[in-house]
Amino acid sequence: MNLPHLHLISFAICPFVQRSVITLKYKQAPFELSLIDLADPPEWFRARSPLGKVPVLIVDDDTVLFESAVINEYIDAITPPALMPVDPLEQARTRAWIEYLSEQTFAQYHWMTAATEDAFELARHTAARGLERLEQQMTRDDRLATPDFSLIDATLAPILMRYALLADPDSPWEAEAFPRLAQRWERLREMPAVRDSVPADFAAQLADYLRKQEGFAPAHFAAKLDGSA
Ligand SMILES: N[C@@H](CCC(=O)N[C@@H](CS)C(=O)NCC(=O)O)C(=O)O
Repeated sequence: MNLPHLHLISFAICPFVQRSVITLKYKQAPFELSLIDLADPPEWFRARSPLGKVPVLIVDDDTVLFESAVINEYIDAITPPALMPVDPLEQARTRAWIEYLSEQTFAQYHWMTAATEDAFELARHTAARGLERLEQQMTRDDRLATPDFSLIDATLAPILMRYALLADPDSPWEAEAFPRLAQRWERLREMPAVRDSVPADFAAQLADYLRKQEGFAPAHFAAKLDGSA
């Protein structure tokens, strides 16, 4: 495989970056990873990232790609065989569910960082509805849980990894309530591309991040992660 130089700009605990790391690792594409601090991004990052967000993929030290779903499609396209289906309708469907999972990623973030108990409860409810809808869809549509790995899985895995780590009586995630998703996570968590998509001290890094946020949920989860780190 004669690939361009791929340089991924990351923030350590970002689930959107993690999608791209999973895809790069699954495709066994060599890449350089640079971490930035989103609270104080370097000037070169501000200059090159149109939205000021990670991930950014710099290709051959020149072209800047942004938006994780777009970056993943590019990685997939240059490392055959492609994960993206060939049929235009299936492609559109894949993109639609990836967008759905972006919403679920934000729903999870709002739950993890809710400042008050009321906001936490509201966020839990919203995130639970999102998971329920996904579970229903997986039950009636086998294509969402193909035996193989898909670009949808690269987007789902960071969400399920965080729910697994933050297991809690007040979590929207319950393995018994979402058997299809739970089964999918059992498969995904064993995959080297998923397992190695975060550093070994990921729980401690997530706890550090949450400790710096203030309010009800961050304090609760930072203490919980500290106990398990
Ligand atoms: N739609 C974007 C979302 C990326 C995103 O929100 N990244 C967060 C970190 S996890 C970020 O860079 N936030 C900085 C900001 O919003 O200023 C994608 O899929 O790449």
